[in-house]
Amino acid sequence: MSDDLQRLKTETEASLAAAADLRAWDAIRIAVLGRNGSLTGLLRDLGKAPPEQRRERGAALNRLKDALTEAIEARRAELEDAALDVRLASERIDPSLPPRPHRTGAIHPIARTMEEIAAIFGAMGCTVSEGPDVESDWYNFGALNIPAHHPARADHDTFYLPASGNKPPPVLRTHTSPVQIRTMLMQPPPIRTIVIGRTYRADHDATHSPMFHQCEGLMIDRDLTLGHLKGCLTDFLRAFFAIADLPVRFRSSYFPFTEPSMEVDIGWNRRTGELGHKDGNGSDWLEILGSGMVHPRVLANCGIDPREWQGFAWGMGVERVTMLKHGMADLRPFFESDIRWLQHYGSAPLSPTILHEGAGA
Ligand code: 2NL
Repeated sequence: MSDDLQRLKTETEASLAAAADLRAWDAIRIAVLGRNGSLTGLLRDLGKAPPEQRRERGAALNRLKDALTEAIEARRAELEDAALDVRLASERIDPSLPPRPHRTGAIHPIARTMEEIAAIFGAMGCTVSEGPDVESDWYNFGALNIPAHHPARADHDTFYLPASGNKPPPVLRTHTSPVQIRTMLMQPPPIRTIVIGRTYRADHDATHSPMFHQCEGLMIDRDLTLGHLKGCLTDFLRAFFAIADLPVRFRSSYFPFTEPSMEVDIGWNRRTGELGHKDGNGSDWLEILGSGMVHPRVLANCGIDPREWQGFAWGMGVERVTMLKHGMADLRPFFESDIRWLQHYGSAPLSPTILHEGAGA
């Protein structure tokens, strides 16, 4: 092999050995075998050599080209192996490390209470009814035996919407009762239904929010009595608070839409805040529900003959029973969306609704 070819071979082999990565390797490949590469140049110049040298130099150039091509490919394989080794070392997984903590969402306590109430009354054969938040004056008040200028209207701190024509203005429903009115108008008795939803009153402090949730129930049949009301609500309260012997007291009261009407109290300890009557010291009653036999005029307003059908209804605040069940002091955090509060008071998304065995059937 002539000196110049020998030198090209030695130099190329040396720079291949020195190439630290595939980028340096590729530069060498192009410098030798590329279109303007040194070996390519020598092959091109072959035609200018004297004819008597051409055969021998041509053969030597071809051998050199084969040798260098092989050396270049071999070095590429080495560099690729090395690069893979580096990646395998740096990306190695250590399965003994503890998992990174990851936060799951939580069910809001209000949503949780609504699920639990629906589960308890569902087991008693109730459907869940829904209706609009914006209601007519008639569905929210009139049909419920609360005429204009009735003193009960003053208690409701109603949000009024712009009126159209000379009709009374629509309202944001102040209770869920208009949904039961709609239910009675839509389906014939017997009726067993509950309504759980948003309600609105212009009132805001530690125990009142302008938007809050109510739950009401309505049972209509031919022969329902005050006895059924008492049994149904006693079972519900004992299931909901998961206290089998929770003391329950019915106390005479007044609502325009029921007659007779009863407030329902449960036993608790004023000193400790605990529910139930454990000892005499601090034990007291706490008002939790309003209820009564549906007023005959309300049935008639909904096209139900009060001489043939009667029933009972009840209502309660969802925030209030949630606060009681979980020992919460303030209602405002329910609506502040503080992620730490939600993580603390929220429940696991797939945890089953826990009900006391006294629930329903
Ligand atoms: C309370 C009291 C109550 C009702 C709601 C009702 C609904 C219809 C007919 C008759 Cl359609 N009554 N609902 C009855 C008694 C009491 O709620 O203190 N709520 C928070």
